[in-house]
Amino acid sequence: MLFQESIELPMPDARVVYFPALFNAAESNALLEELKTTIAWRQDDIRMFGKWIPQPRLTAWYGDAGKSYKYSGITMQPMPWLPVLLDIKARIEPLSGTVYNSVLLNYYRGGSDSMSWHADDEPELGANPVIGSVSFGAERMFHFRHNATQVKQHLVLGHGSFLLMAGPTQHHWQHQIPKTQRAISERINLTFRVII
Ligand SMILES: O=C(O)CCC(=O)C(=O)O
Ligand SMILES: [Mn+2]
Repeated sequence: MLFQESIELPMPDARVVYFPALFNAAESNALLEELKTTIAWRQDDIRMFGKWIPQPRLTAWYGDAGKSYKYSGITMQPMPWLPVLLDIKARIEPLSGTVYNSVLLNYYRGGSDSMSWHADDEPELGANPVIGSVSFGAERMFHFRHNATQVKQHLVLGHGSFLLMAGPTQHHWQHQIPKTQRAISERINLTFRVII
């Protein structure tokens, strides 16, 4: 494997490593287009504060058969892997030290699409889950907030980047993609996971 530039974030109670350019610009442009057109995007309703509302982004769930995933009151059944997803998975596994069996995809159509504060701590992810997050398209801010101290850590997730979250990160920190007023284009994020 070629050397990959990476930055370990100075966050207590966490292990977060950012690879700014795992995919080069040409690869990233091609993958963004392919994912836009080949993924079966959907907009589910989720339960928030006792009401059902449309999720503020499009999503899709792919993975090994039988690895269903429940969150925000909905259960997603995986669609079978596509070659493009297996290619991306193969690129991040050597950096992750794990073999993923599923991926949640998020499509942010513009600055008013977002993901609110949460941790990836569903029981089916087990203790200390390894989450591998790949981004294509518009740069978006990614915020972490420590549960006990409320300390924040911000970073910008760029086109072709890879963010690895491991160790106790999900126990101590939440994360979000905030809305932005800036006129920005679309972004696709893939979070690879291991469902137990
Ligand atoms: O879009 C992102 O970078 C974050 C996605 C995320 O946190 C998730 O899918 O759980
Ligand atoms: Mn998450």
